[in-house]
Amino acid sequence: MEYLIVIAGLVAVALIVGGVAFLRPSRRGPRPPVEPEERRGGATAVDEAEATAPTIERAPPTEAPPPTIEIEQPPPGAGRLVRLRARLARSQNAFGKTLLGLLSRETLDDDAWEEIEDTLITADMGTAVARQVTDDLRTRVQVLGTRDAAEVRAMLKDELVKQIGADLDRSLKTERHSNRPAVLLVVGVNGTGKTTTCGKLARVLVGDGRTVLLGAADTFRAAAADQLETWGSRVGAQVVRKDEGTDPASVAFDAVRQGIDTKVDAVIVDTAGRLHTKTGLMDELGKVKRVVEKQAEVDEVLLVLDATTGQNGMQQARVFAEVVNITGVVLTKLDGTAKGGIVVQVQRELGVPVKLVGLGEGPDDLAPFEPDAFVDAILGD
Ligand SMILES: Nc1nc2c(ncn2[C@@H]2O[C@H](COP(=O)(O)OP(=O)(O)OP(=O)(O)O)[C@@H](O)[C@H]2O)c(=O)[nH]1
Ligand SMILES: [Mg+2]
Repeated sequence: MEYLIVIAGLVAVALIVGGVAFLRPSRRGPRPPVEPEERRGGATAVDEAEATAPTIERAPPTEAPPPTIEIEQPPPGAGRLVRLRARLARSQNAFGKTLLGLLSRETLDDDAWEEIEDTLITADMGTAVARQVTDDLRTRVQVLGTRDAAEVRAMLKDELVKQIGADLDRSLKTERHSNRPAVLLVVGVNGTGKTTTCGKLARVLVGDGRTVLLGAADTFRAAAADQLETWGSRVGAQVVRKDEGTDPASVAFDAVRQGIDTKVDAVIVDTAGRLHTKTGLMDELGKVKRVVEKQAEVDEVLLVLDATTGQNGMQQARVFAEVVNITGVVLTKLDGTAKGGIVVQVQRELGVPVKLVGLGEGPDDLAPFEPDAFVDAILGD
């Protein structure tokens, strides 16, 4: 009997040891990236292999394992400007504080009003607008009589929101059409943040539950397509690229073709940075758009402007608008400048709204532009 108990004990120990080894987490290094299609389709070959194969402890591999690419789930677009408000507050704070300080002065003489106008000009609002805002404020202060801090703030906010345009349609056309994806073309001079914006925008759309394809129509440098591919892989977006030196129009065409075939919601086409003064390059951009339009209307042409470049940005905007019909402006690097007034100037100049703002180098530092939240951030609470 004792003999039987010992055997039963040994069997039980063996079963426990075996079970623990089987259930132990894998130490085989990172998993290869899983395509989004596979993710949606339930268990994949990789999943199945992991679920059934017992894990064997191995010596550490001599070669470095391939980098893990986790498919991320970015936050949705709505409310981002409020979340990124601290960035804006930091860069624009001096502007808001100065204006509020001046307006709350004991006596508002001509010098004070001139200072107010200068402050607005320094923020790149444009001289004509600065003058108009100053005149309007002056009238309102006289009518108001008092200069209670809350009232002054409300008046200034109202004036700034009015200049920025609360009623402009800033919606991005990213909705899929019945038989084709939305098509967005991203353009601008070198280094303004086009590729970064394409990547960040893909994240916004994925965060909102859409599928996205990125077209790498910057064929000047292979690195540009690599950069876009990195952004795409993080959120499981397809990327269409071709060899360096390929005609960018053909990449854009193929990207839209593949977007139609794979039924994605939106295709975002990145283009090479080009100086607005180079006619040949601007013609090339016109061609990219025309070629895409052979299969699908371009829903948005987004001009990416670096907010820190001031007047130079305005010059660029004018030329790009002539070549491709700009439908929206993306103002990047607003985290690094106090010149938020450029929003007003660029909209006046182009008659096109600022739709997105870049507020940092982080992957989710792109926000739909909202005048009210923008002015609140500038003026503080
Ligand atoms: N601080 C800050 N940096 C930004 C922002 N947007 C882009 N950048 C940085 O600007 C630099 C250029 O960005 P890219 O996206 O490569 O610019 P690009 O327009 O594609 O450049 P080219 O393709 O060379 O014309 C990168 O270092 C970005 O991280 C922003 O909103 N804020
Ligand atoms: Mg680029």
